[in-house]
This record gives sequence, structure tokens and C-alpha cells, in this order.
Amino acid sequence: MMSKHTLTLSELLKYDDIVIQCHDNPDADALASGFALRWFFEKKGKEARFIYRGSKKIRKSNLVIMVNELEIPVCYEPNYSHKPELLITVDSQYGQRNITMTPAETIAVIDHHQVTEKLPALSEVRSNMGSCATIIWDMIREEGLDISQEPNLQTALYYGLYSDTNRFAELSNPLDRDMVESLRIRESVVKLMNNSNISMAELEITGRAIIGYDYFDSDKCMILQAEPCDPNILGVISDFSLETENVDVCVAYYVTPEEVKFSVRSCVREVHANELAGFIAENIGGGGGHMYKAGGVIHPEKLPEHDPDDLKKNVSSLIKERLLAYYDRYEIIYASTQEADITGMRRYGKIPVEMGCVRLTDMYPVGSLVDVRTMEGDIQVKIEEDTYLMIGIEGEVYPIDRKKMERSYRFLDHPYTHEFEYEPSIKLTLGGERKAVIPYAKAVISTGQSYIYARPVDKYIKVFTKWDEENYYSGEPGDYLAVREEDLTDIYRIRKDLFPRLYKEEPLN
Ligand SMILES: [Mn+2]
Repeated sequence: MMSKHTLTLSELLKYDDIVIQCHDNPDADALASGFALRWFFEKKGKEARFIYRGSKKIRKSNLVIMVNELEIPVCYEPNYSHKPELLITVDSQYGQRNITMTPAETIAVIDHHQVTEKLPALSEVRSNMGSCATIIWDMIREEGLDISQEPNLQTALYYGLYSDTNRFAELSNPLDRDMVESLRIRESVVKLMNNSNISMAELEITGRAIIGYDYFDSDKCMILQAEPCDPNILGVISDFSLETENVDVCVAYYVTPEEVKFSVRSCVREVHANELAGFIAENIGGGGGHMYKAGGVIHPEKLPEHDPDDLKKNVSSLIKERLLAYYDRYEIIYASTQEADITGMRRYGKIPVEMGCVRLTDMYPVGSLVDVRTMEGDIQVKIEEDTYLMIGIEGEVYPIDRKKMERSYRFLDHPYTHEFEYEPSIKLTLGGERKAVIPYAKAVISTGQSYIYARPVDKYIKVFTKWDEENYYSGEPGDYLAVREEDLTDIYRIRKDLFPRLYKEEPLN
């Protein structure tokens, strides 16, 4: 079970006696989430209480600053005995170990972690989101409320996501990025919190982790194990260690009985940190982020060998095995330097399917540098007179030049309309308002004039296309390696689930 995604905030307004509870030992995201939710109820004329429990009062200095400076109305209630009509847990799930159980008549859950408990009917869990703050921000937006006059609330939401994604480095969901862009924050408070981020004890943890490094010559990578700490410290450790000569990739992690957190850093284009993070946590947790910085979590109970007494040892050998397996796994193909070897490939023609096509000069002037936001991350495109953007059948976008486009597609008379899970959008790299691309798109259909050679691959591949030397596309066994008949250096990858929908075999000519 990944996510559950059904609740609206207005459904919660039929209750009167409302308590919001975040997990024990709250972090910035937990505080921001409760704060935002309480603000929502206040706007709707309901007074909700925001509490946290557990054995420890907030002590970490950045969080003390956050509560005081942003005036977060949160109460520490270790011995809470009132049984509310509605209890909403934020940034955690009712029944989980990290949140003291508070009896209530009705329970609701808003969270961004993996689902581990049976969820109540009133639940909004989006496990792919960088922070719980983002979910509540989105839900408030869906209710039509405007937070632009609330500097403290905006700053809290920002800092919640910032902390949960290691200073945005491990951010992976486009909605998270949308929130960051929309917020106006109190910079001075963020600065203050940032400069009180590490305690003396954590400084020492950093030092000990670095001294105990494990280095693998063959792949120039390093693993560092830290004692349990604020996950942000893992980012500090891996960022710093990556600066070492002959270290291209770093993984820093800590182990607790509840969870294993890790940070991944890469400074080489052949290893995308987000992909490696996903690989390390495959089937046992989750990972993601950016090309060069990423992170993730492993759930100990999902480990193949789960022996609580030997947890540290199991985790350390698992991370090492997976890191080294990752390197063995891929064949790397550089399109810009080599013509594809088409031996063993078959010839295919494109099945006519409707797609969207945007002439980018309809959106921005020639010469503009734009960031195109997609499900898979941001790509940067320089707009030339004849640069077009194609929108594929799953909402994936890619640039194409006019000649190639005209050879392969023809325009249809009806407008292009389509809905995707995440709408592709675009903005100037230098800043400015984000524009959705679909309203600018025209419907096109492939003419069947374009042919490719392709073959399914039997191993994992990374393809650097000629369009983007910095960025590769990964393929797994069964995916197709393809090359355009008229340009044997235009090599790319086509996912196995899409291939039969897009191509049919043609005789060789
Ligand atoms: Mn969180």
C-alpha cells in the first residue's frame, strides 16, 4: 500500500472538540504541519488544540527558535487525559511507535510516511511527498484559503519541507517544488534556525562517522555509518566527505530499531544519487531526491534478514552489497560519441498516436533558458527559433527540433486536451511565473514516416542521449534501446510498457 488520498479538510469541520497531535520529539515538519492545520480550523471559526506528547520537551535550539519566532501555538502534554471528539495525527500515523497514543472518538491521519498501520477512514497519506507540510499546504489550497498574508505560517511550511528534505537536496516531488516557489518567508528567521542546526553532540557524531569511513577503491565510493542523529546531520557528513579527492559517491546512514535513514551524494554524471537511493531502498523502504543529492529510509522489519540483535550488522552489509551491485548492474551508453550498433535490432515504424506539441517560442522569447518540470525532475532547455516540446502519452515531455518534428508528425484540427497525474509545466530558469504547457499545445499525430531500429535489452542500461550530455535515462531488462533510422547517433530508451503501444515492426528496406 503506497498512498491513500481521499480526505478533504472541510470534511473535518463537522467536529467541534478537535485535537491535532504530531509525533513525539517533534521535528520541523511535524510542527509546521500542526501549525498549518490549526490555522485552517481557526480560519473556519473552530478552535483546535495542537499538542505533542512523549517523554521529552522540545530542546533542540533550531526548533525552540521556530516555535518562539513563528509563534507556533503548540503545547507539550505528556499526561494528556482529555478524550476529544476528533484527533488528527500529523506527520505520523495513529498507532505508530513514535506517537503516544491518545484515545479519541474519531481519528484522522495526515501523513507522508509509508503506510504501516491500518488507516482510519479519514486519512490523507501521500508517501511520495517530501514533507507533511506540503500535503497540508495543498489541502488548504484546495479549500480556497489564501496564506499569503501569513508570513509565520509560510516560513514554518518552508522550514518543515526544508528540514525533511535535507535543505531541499533530497526533494523529489514536483508539488513540493511548487510549494517552495509560492511561499514568501521570513529569511532572517530561517537563517537563525539554520545556524543553530547542529548541537555539540551532533558535531561529535559527525567526526566519529567520518573517522570510521569505509572506502571502495574500484568504484571510488564511500560508506559512513553515524550514530542515530538528526537526519540533516547525514547530509552534512556526506556533503563534506564527497569533497575528498577520489571520492565520487558517498552514502551516510544511521540505524535505529524503528528506521534506517541514509543520504546519498554523487559528483559524477554516471551515478544519479536519486536512482542509487531508490536502488538501495528497493522493496525495503524508499529513496529519492536529485541527481547529485538524495536520501531515503529503510524499514528494518522489511529487511531480508531481520534480526533485531544484529540489525546494525545486517544493515551495514546490505548497504555495502547494494551499493556495489548498483555499479555492476549497468552498461553505460554515450549517444553523443558513438553511432549505435544496430546488429540484432529490428526495424519499427511509429503507430500513429495523438500527442501534444508546443512551439516554445509561443511561450517565451527566443534565447530564453527554461526549466521544464516533469514527473521525473526538471530539465533545462534553451529556446531556439525551431525548438518544440513534445508531450507523450503519459505526460512525459522532451524537446525536439522543428525538422524532426515535421518529419514525424502532422497537426490535427482539434485542440490538444489531456489530463495527467502531474501536468508538465515550464518556467524561466531565472525566475518568474510557472506556466502549464498543455494550454499551448496543439494536437499532433505521428505520420508513420519515421522509423527506428530497436532491440530489447537484457541488462540494465544508462543512456546519455545527444540532447542532454549531463543526464542519462535508465532502462531495465525488457526495455528497448532505440535509434532513429535517419540519425544513428540519436539513441534513446523506450520503456517496455510503452513500446508496443508506440511501435510496430516494419520490414527492412
Ligand atoms: Mn515529516
